[in-house]
Amino acid sequence: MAFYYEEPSRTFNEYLLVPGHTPASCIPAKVDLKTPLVRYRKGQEECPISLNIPMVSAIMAAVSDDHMAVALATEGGISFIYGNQTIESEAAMVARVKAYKAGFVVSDTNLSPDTTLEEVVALKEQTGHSTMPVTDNGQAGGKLLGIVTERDYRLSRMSLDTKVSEFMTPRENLVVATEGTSLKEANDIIWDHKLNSLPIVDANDNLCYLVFRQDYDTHKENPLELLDNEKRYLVGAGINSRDYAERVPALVEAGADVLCIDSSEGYSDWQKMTIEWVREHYGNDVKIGAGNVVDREGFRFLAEAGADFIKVGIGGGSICITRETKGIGRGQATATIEVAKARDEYFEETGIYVPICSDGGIVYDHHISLALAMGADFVMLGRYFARFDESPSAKVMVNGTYMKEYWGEGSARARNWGRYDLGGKKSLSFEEGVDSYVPYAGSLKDNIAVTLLKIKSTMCNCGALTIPEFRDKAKLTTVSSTSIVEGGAHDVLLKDKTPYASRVR
Ligand code: RVP
Repeated sequence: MAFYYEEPSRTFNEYLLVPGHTPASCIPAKVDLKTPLVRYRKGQEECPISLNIPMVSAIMAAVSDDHMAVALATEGGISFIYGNQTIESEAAMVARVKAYKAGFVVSDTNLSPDTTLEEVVALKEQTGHSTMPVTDNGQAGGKLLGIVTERDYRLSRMSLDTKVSEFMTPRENLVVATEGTSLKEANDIIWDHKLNSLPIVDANDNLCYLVFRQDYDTHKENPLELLDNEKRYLVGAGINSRDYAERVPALVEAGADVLCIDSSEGYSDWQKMTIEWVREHYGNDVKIGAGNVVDREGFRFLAEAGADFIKVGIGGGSICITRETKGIGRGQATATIEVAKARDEYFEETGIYVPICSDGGIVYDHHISLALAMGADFVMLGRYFARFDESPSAKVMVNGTYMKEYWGEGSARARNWGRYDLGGKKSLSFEEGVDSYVPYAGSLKDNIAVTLLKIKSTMCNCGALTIPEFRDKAKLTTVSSTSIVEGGAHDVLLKDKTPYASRVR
């Protein structure tokens, strides 16, 4: 007979935290959000890789490319570069993150001399970048021929088919610096010549980087930056359980710090085989996360298979329709609570702590606090990060409002059927995700600062200065549907009619 769970499975929205005593010493500025990323012998050794904030970006084409990875590592988290692309292009993204030097930007908006003004305007709209280098082949790394900024064209006076070569500021009028120039020296040149940006070229005049005026100060002020021993940003990469024998070596060679099997359902032999392959070829030198699971058995299976961290969550993602199409999944809160218990039980038995990641279904910032209180070591977010300038998807105007495109890896648009591996050849398939818009929200830096402040402030309300302390002290209560109404603004006439949820997440 089928097994029935006694209790319904619950979502984050069904819980609240009851505050505890806040000592005077407990203030947000003192909260430390450091958290382990990979398995270790807790109490006996340091965790080999920790995050400085408990947030990672989802393994999705609409979310995690090299730009997102740099922006998030700057703030103390890590991105998992999406795996639904060729091995070469994924490895190239990883390599770009590892080659990135704070303050030195590899331009992703490059023009060729034949690009038209119309295309320049469209690119600016799409990427938000107004400084665009012109190279002979139209790519970063090509020979520098000039630069286009907003000062080089006037839309009211120029025909849209004017070629870039006719209005760019040409190379001979540009101040440039050569490779090897330090950020401090570049910044001095920028100030001495009153520039907004400075191209850095190699000995053959090929474009290497741009240094922007405003970036110098920003890069001096990132105390939580997540760096390796050589001061390069940490970056993760998604893999699948089909082509790992080719993909893993390429990603490791490119410098990936941690891998994660990207699958909608991880309690499977395919994941075990993938982890075993990695252990056989790299021992414990290559770190690999696995998932997703939603119960104790799934966690035990992957922990015993050797996963370095385990992701929790099936069907809770904002763009995910797995529960509707297949009828599998579990409320994200219930799944997180049960898997956290399984992790602690495994630690008691073995002395090995395997961090867990609550993946998907974070709608409000306070859901992150709830996930941490319920035992998650960190959370993975897709929709949250998709809204920012740094996500790879297009920024488009919809009904007068800026939106970013956001689609599921199981949608027809992504066609990432590798995530849904049941072995054998794929002949028939069906969608498990949708294509959508999310409201554009600006820069990652500005948004994450507010989110982190909310989390820290909630932790202080519960008297906690660290995540483990928060977990120990947290008192969670379920809420009735009427108390959810009580929790929002009610029985007043709102001056701003936009629902709170649409204004702030
Ligand atoms: P969210 O943050 O709620 O947008 O959820 C993101 C998560 O949703 C991802 O990390 C992944 O686990 C899941 N996902 C991605 N694509 C799909 C799908 O197409 N069903 N689901």
